[in-house]
Amino acid sequence: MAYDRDNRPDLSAYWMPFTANRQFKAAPRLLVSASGMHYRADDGREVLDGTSGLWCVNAGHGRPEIAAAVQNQLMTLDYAPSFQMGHPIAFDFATALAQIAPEGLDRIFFTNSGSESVDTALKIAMAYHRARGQGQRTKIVGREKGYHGVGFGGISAGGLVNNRRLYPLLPADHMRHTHDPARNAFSRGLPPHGAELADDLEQLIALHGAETLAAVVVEPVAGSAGVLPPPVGYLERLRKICDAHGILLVFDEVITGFGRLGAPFAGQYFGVTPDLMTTAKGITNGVLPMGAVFVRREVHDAVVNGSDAAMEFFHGYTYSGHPVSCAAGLATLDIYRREGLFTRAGELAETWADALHGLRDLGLVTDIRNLGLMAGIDLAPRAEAPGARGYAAMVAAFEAGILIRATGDTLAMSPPLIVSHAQIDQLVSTMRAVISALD
Ligand code: PXG
Ligand code: PLP
Repeated sequence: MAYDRDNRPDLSAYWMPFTANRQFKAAPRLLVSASGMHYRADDGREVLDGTSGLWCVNAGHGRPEIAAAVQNQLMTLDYAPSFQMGHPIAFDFATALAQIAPEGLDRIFFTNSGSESVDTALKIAMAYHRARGQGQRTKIVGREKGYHGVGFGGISAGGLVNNRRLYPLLPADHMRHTHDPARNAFSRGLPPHGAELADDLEQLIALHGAETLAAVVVEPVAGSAGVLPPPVGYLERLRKICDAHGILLVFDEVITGFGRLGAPFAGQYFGVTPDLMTTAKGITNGVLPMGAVFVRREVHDAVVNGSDAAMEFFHGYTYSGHPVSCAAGLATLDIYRREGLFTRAGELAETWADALHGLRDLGLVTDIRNLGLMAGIDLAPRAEAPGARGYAAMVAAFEAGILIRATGDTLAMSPPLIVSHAQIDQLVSTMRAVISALD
C-alpha cells in the first residue's frame, strides 16, 4: 500500500522506541522512501539525510548492490542454525572484517545490534579474566554521558541518567565526561584541554582495586551525548593506564566504526588500539540488523584455549552471523572499499569543519564540535525548559527539508559518507536559517 498524508497508517499499536509517543502521534513525521542522500516524507517532500538515518546508512540509501546480495542470499540460504552448525558466508564475512580491523583484533563475534555487542563484549572481558585465574575482575568502568545501548550491561557502563535511573545495574563506576566548553568551546577537531580527565581511571583503580576491574568501556568519540571528540592525548592515556593494571580497554565504535572519521575505525584514526571493539549500524549500511565484537586474538585464545569444557563460551544469539545480514555486510564492505568511503570523511573533514564553524556567530549557538563527518552544535537552553529549543530546531529543520538529531539542546549531524560539497552547504545553510528563526 502506498502511504501519503491522506492515507496514514493507524499509529496506536506501535509503541515507538526512544520517542515522545503522545507528542509524535499528535503530529507525526513519516518517511516513506529513500534513495541516495534523500528521504521522502509522506507529504511528498524530499528531505536531505543529515544523520545517515540513525548514524548507520554510511553509503547512502537504496544501494542496488546490497539489495541484490540480500535477495540472492535469501533464495540460496535464508537461515541456518547458528549454534553447533555453520554456514560459509558467516566465516567469509568474519574474515573480511578481520582484514580491515585494527591491528590484532581479528577474532569476530556476531550479534544483531550495538546493545548486544556491548553486552557480549562485557561477557568476553569477564570470561577472559576468569580464564586467566582472575575471576574477581567483574566491575566495569564507563564514563558520564556514555551511551552503550540499552541492555543491562550497556546501561550499567553508560552514563545517561534517564537510561539508568529505573533499573538495578551491574557493578560499575564512571569517569567524568570530557565536555568542557569553558576551556574548549568552538575547538576544531580534538579539544586541546582535558587529557588529564583520563586520570579519573587511576582514582577509580585506587578506590576499587585494579584486581576487581574487568574493562573500561568508552566511545572514542561520544555520539549520543552530543558528539564529544576526545581531548588531545586522552585515549592514549586511557590505553596506558589500562595496560599498567591489566584492565581490558573496550572501544564502543557503534557510531565511529565504518568510516565515520576517515578510517575504517576510530582506533586506527587515533592510533590507539583497544582490546575489544563493539560495532553495529554501518556494518550493513543499516539495511539489516547486525553487530560484531572485534576481539584481540590473545583475548579470544585465552577464553577458547583456556578451558577444558567442550563449549568454551556460553553465549550467542539465534541470529548471530545471520546469512542474509552477512550478505548485506559483504556487499556493504565492497561499496565502502570501491568508493573510497573509509577515507572520504577525512577528505571532507576540513570543508565540513569550515562550513559548521561558520555558524558560530549565531547568538543561540554556545559551542560547535566536529570530527570526521560528525558534528555537534549546542544551543543555549530556553529558561526553565531544557531540551525544548533543541527539539524545536529538529522539527523546524525537518520542515525545512533536512534531517538532523536533537539530544537535549545539542543538535547532531552525521551525513552519509557520499555527501557532496553542495549538500554540505545545503545542510549548513538550512541550519543557519533554522537556528536564526528559533525563539
Ligand atoms: N553503542 C553506541 C556507541 C551507540 O551509539 C549503541 C551502542 C546501541 O546500538 P543499538 O544498535 O542497540 O541501538 C549505540 C546506538 C542517537 C542514537 O541519535 C544513537 C544510537 C542509537 C539510536 C539513536 O543518539 N546509538
Ligand atoms: N527467549 C526465548 C524463550 C528463547 O527461546 C530464545 C532463543 O531461543 C530467546 C529468548 C533469545 O532469543 P535470541 O537468540 O534471538 O536473542
